[in-house]
Amino acid sequence: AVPYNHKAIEQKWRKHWEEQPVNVNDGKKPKYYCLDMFPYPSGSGLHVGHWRGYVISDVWSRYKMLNGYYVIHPMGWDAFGLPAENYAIKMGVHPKESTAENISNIKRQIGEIAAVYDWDMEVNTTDPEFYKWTQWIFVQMFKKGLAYEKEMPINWCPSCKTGLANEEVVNGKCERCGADVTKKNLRQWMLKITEYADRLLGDLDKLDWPEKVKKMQAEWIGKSHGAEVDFKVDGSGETITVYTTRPDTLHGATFMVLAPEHKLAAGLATEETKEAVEDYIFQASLKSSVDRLQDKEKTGVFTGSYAVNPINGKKVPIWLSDYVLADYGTGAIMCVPAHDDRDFEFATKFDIPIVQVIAKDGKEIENMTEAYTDASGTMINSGEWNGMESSVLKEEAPEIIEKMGVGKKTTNYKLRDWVFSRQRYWGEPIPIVHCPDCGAVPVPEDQLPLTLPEVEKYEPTGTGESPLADIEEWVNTTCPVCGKPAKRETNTMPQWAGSSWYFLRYIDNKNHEQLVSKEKADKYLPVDMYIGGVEHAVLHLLYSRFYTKFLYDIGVVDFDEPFHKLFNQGMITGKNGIKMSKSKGNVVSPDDLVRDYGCDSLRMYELFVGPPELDAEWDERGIDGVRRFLSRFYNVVLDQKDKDVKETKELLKVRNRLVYDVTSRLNKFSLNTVVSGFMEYNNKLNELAKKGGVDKTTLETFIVLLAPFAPHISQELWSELGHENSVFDQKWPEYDEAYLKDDEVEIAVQINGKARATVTIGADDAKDVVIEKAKEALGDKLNGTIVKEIYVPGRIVNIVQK
Ligand code: ANZ
Ligand code: ZN
Repeated sequence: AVPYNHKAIEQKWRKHWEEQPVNVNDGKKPKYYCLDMFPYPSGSGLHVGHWRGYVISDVWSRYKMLNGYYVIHPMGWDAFGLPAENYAIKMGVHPKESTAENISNIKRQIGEIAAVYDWDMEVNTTDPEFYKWTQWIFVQMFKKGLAYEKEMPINWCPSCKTGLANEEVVNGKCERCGADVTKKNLRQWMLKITEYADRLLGDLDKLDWPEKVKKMQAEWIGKSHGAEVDFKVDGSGETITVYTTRPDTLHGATFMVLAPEHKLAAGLATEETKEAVEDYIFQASLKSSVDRLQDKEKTGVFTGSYAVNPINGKKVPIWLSDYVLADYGTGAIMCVPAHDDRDFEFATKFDIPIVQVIAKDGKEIENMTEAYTDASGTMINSGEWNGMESSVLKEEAPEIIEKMGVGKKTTNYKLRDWVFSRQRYWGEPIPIVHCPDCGAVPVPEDQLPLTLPEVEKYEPTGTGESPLADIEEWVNTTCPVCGKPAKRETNTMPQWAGSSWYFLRYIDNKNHEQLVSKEKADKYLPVDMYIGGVEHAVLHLLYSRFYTKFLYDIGVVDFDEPFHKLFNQGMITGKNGIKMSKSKGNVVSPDDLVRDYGCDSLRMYELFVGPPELDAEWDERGIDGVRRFLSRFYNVVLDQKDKDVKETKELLKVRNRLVYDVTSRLNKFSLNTVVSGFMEYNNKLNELAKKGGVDKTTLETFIVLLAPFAPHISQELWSELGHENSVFDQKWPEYDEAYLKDDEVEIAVQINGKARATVTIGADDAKDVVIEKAKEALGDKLNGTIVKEIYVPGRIVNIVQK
């Protein structure tokens, strides 16, 4: 056997491809845009988990190339933001320097994957030529009233010392650093993503995305239908409006709860309750909204005031509790303990009456032990509504209430406007000037980019002010409108700003006049396939959709969804499913594996570890098996290439089935079974080689199919077969259905267990067809009464006769 020298082969073709790229735009081929979620250039470099996504997207890109597409497959850097800044602070270097260094290291590592990235398209979100357009988009949003300032309590990470968007708070903790998130009252820049809520929800239907991700977005947007109902406060002129999705249960509302932040909350207190109410309001202000929802035990305080249930005139006590959120609905709810879990728990704890208004089978439950939450059953204890079906009433009640003049029909969204400012240094400066006379004025477009000033000190101040606020010569400026002294906005944008639109810039990354030219946008956009981790299901993917819709509305692009198809790869974990991370010390670096086994082996092993959409544990021992497969394949090709073997039916069958299996598995994105399939067919190839040899077309077919997975060895063998051209200039092989069918087999036909004839059948023939043929073959040997017909598929027919 010839030793398979991966190093020599990979070096040789890597160099060759640098001079002659394989993916060229001849202007005639249709385009296919295959996009990776671009990486943060973190200090720890790439591990084998990062490789997985890049290998998947590269295999897919090369597959599309072989199907005749010009593939747009770019790469860039999401280099602003907290991780980069925190790393820089830790290392004591300026983020600009550490970022540049990390980028060059990761770029070298990505080079090892041998992916067909077009580096002419590279973008970097921290490059002023790039963020000029990030700022430009902000200015356009400002002009359309979609970017606005607001003083409000926001999520605050005390460790990262910055405000966070709702999407960045996961189970009450900072999405970045894991610290408990608190609240802070700050002036914020907000983006009015809520104005796009309906389109963001409705257009999910257009997308070829995993259902799971679509569902997560739909739930995050959280559209619900219901009614706002007005409750008069007893003995005062005030009205409290509640939002309810279950107006059918109005007769069962035995108390009300207001969020502690509700504007009437403090005012409802009486002499006796004043102290307790104020204390409760203060305690609640210290908790984050997520914490509040997750608290096991309900807490609350009675205000001392009552409201009047508008449907039956009954007085109900008004409580404050932090399970009601200030910024959802109206921040106040009517409580129906018999039919809502949280209200039931609260009423039980504080001994508030529970009145059942929906009965499953017409009967009232004696002692309720839990809420009956289904909207199905008959209305009881509900005056004129008694006897109605609750599911019907649920739909009709909003209008009934509206006609009664005590409320109105409404819809609500969970989605909140996007908190868009960060009190940190390493981000795009928000291009706004604050003028005492003109207010907030955008930096004129011809003055963009507004570059981030060089500073000595960039650590967060923790005061809620960005470090930029300390740089007087930068902060002090003049108003673009009136020319009077004015101050620059000192907050920066969140990391998501650049990643919300970067995919539009790749294809026109040197355009100084426009974000992207109309001509190029028409030709190359939108993205056909987007590959990345599922952790971005809501954040990045929702923000990108919002940005794209906005850019569509202002005429920059003519599509309103950025990513046609989405694939989420699973994570590669260390032993026992533990996430790979430097701090856990279980990071497997690809560098040594490339050196010892070769890029092709590592590429295939990354796919072999399991279904690409699932998490997989990394077990290094397996890569050896993949390399052995490549080595055996290499040898069988070299051994057979000059033998001039004639193609036989058996060879044709193997070849066509190979094409069918690889193609259909690839189309289903079942990349791990493609790799295991290659291994099985390689065994067959070796058997056939020993028998009568393997013809050249079969060898060539195998090589072309293997090329997207193991490009170097495939190209090497392709040229060994005498081809001067590139294996990637070939056409993806096709298969002939006729060869997929199974053959005919000869089987024995028995009567009462004794062989009496033989018959030739199709191996796939159905039982009745086989029995029919068997009887024909037996002829007049069959002369009794048939009591049983047995068929052991592909083997034997036995007819039992008396
Ligand atoms: C009465 C009622 C009776 C309710 C019942 C539910 C069941 P979704 O579907 O999530 O929109 N709610 C309204 N505003 C709230 C707030 N700011 N904080 C916490 N809860 C709030 O939920 C709407 C329901 O959640 C509303 O309908 C309200 O309780 C509660 F048998 O009103 B419901
Ligand atoms: Zn001014």
